Amino acid sequence: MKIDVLTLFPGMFLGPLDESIIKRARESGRLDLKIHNLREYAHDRHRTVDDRPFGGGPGMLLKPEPIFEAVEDLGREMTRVILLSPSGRTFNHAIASELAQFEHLLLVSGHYEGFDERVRDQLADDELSIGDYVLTNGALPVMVVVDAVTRLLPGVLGDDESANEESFSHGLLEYPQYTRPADFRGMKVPEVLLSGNHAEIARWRGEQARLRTQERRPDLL
Ligand code: 9D3
Repeated sequence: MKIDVLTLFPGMFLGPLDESIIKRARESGRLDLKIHNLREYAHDRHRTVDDRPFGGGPGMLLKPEPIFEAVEDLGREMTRVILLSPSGRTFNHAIASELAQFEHLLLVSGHYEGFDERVRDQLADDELSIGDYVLTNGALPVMVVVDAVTRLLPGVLGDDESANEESFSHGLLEYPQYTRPADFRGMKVPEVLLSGNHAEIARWRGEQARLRTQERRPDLL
């Protein structure tokens, strides 16, 4: 998959996507990720990317011209153009799976100012938020989307990680897990997990997952 990112803060992307599984996905060529500075698409002397809203009001808006030029430069026939903004639909695993089917994503990071509506009308295929809290800009949301989508691409997760994915995708929270030692400072691992009775262990885990989900995320049940 190719993912192009348009942002005013390319420096924020140095690091988080250069580690671990995403690093591997990039090195193996399964993810071709490129970060572009929106300011490079502004052609006036001051590289202006924002301006005041018509009709007045606080803040500035991202001007349409640089975003249109960037999308015209980077977009292809099959490109999915996605804005990141607090007004988007809330990103989740189902949306990540949808996005993983496209061959080219162009993610456009918002700013506290917001987009000129013509960008929404003419350019965007979708608009996403990552949740109901206010961030300073859309760079972290872009990274969240890249991460969640990339791990779903074929061959990105190892066999163990993929198997795990399947057994946990029944829509419940994870059951409690323990590793050695069986007694850590007097805190003991539940007896059933040491029993070797696999049917009993599966039953316990299912029950724990349901209880935990009921307690913390009743909306999932
Ligand atoms: C005046 C209303 N504000 C929206 C609550 C303006 C505003 C604040 C912060 C507009 C943009 C931003 C910066 N945030 C994003 O661009 C953003 C975001 C977020 O803040 N929370 C969750 N998901 C996202 S995706 C992009």
